[in-house]
Amino acid sequence: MKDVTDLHREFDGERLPPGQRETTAFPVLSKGETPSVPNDWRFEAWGAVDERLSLSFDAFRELPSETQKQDFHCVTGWSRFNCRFHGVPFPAVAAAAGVHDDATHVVFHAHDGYTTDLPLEACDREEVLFAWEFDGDPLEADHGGPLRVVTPHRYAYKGAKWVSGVEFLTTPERGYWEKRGYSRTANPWAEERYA
Ligand SMILES: Nc1nc2c(c(=O)[nH]1)N[C@H]1C(S)=C(S)[C@@H](COP(=O)(O)O)O[C@H]1N2
Ligand SMILES: [Mo]
Repeated sequence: MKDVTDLHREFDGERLPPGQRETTAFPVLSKGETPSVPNDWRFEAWGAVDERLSLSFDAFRELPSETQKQDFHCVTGWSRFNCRFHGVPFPAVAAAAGVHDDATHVVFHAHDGYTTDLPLEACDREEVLFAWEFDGDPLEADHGGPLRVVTPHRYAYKGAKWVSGVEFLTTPERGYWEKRGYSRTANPWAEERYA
């Protein structure tokens, strides 16, 4: 298993980012109710790509995947260490879609209407996972099952639960919390909570 719990070093920080407290629980934080996800669920990638990607859950899980040990930092102040997620790293999804050279930003879309944006270079990283397992079990619905994104190098609102797809953009757009005053870059070691 790949251990990425030392990635704080890249950001010149302690393992516990400033202003965070560690919890051993795994709280559920959602803007609303847990949505029901359609039976004919497909994962899509579109925008500045060679060809729109549309994959069934089985086909998605055939992309190269791995297990990682990661930390999880919520912007409201809690951090959970040693989360074991299994999924497909972002670069493998980008490669499957054939992302255009002029793409600079992404927006993740989710089944509860949630969106979140990041610069492409900030999410084209191995530890950004499209995950369907947590601690060896299928991801629970409240935590974003069947599929969610995790972003251990960013506050966790960058990781869309119930992700339905990813849009590649040539100009930036704001996601749900980003429109409401939260940081677009969200680096926990720089305490980028609000914009
Ligand atoms: N689709 C969707 N994804 C989301 C959210 C949400 O409300 N909807 N909340 C975000 C926030 S603020 C956090 S901290 C994490 C919480 O994940 P958890 O509920 O598994 O702890 O999911 C993020 N992803
Ligand atoms: Mo959060």
